[in-house]
Amino acid sequence: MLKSRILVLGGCGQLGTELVAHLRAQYGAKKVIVSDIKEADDEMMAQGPFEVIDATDYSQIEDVVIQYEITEIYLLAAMLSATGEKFPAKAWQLNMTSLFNVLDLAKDGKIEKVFWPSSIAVFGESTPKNNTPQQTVMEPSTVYGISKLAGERWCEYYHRKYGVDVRSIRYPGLISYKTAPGGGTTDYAVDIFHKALKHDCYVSFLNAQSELPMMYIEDAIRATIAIMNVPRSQIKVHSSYNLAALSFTPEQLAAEIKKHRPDFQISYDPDFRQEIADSWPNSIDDSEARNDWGWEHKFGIEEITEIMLRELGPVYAK
Ligand code: VAH
Repeated sequence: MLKSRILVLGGCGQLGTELVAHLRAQYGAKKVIVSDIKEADDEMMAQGPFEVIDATDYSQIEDVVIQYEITEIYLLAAMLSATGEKFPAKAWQLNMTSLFNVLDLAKDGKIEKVFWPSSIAVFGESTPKNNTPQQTVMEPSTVYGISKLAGERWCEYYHRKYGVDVRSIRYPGLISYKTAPGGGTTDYAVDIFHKALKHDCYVSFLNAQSELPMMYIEDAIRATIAIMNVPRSQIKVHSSYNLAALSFTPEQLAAEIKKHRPDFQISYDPDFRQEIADSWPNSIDDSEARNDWGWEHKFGIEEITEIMLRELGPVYAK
């Protein structure tokens, strides 16, 4: 671990922003190079080495790998589900080309280890909805999900064929307060807190009963660092591990917010993202992750709601 020098591609996104902070705390700022398609805000730029990299450009990544003697890459650059449906060709090109670039760097021995995020979006309408198992029917209907399923197959291929050490997690919807809601279908569960604090009301783009697997960002970060730090022999799944914490519906989340803000009102106006959410599981069986590398979640809906309202409160108190 001490010799690790890490490059985070897509380091300014929801996961990257918080993962970088934890990696820099663990390895030291100078050992963690952050990159994204454009410069970060002043705060991030001041915290340690930053490089502008287009993750679809192999030579841009390779140059930084050589310059900083990088040993591990976390590839977090991707276009998420909802945005990907608006720009399908770009989503496929970004999500796949960036993955091949990083896997090829590992295949050619230029880096030692790769982390690549998959998603519950790899599951589709025909997948068993409850306690979705690690191996099951997978017929994703979004470009994002198709790219993640294809990416999982390529990760397993590069591991089996070339011995690449690539580790991957199928993230549920992630909830955090440090970055604005992105182009994800699950991002209603972030936006609702901003709107509750600003207007005490929220119009949900998913219907009241849309149950989806979710996770607080701190759990997701801990899982990411855990899977990258266990001995290689403990990694038995070389496509991507199911990972779970909790599941809830917009109605249930609104009820939890009302415990803190009794006047909060939610209404429902489903849009194109309803069809995406309907194709995803209600809950996930992550027993392989729990058995193979000791995963266990810590944050439930009460803690998440309390943290989100507490940390975002000052932003809207002005
Ligand atoms: C999305 N937040 O909504 C992402 C995630 C499980 C969903 O992959 O697209």
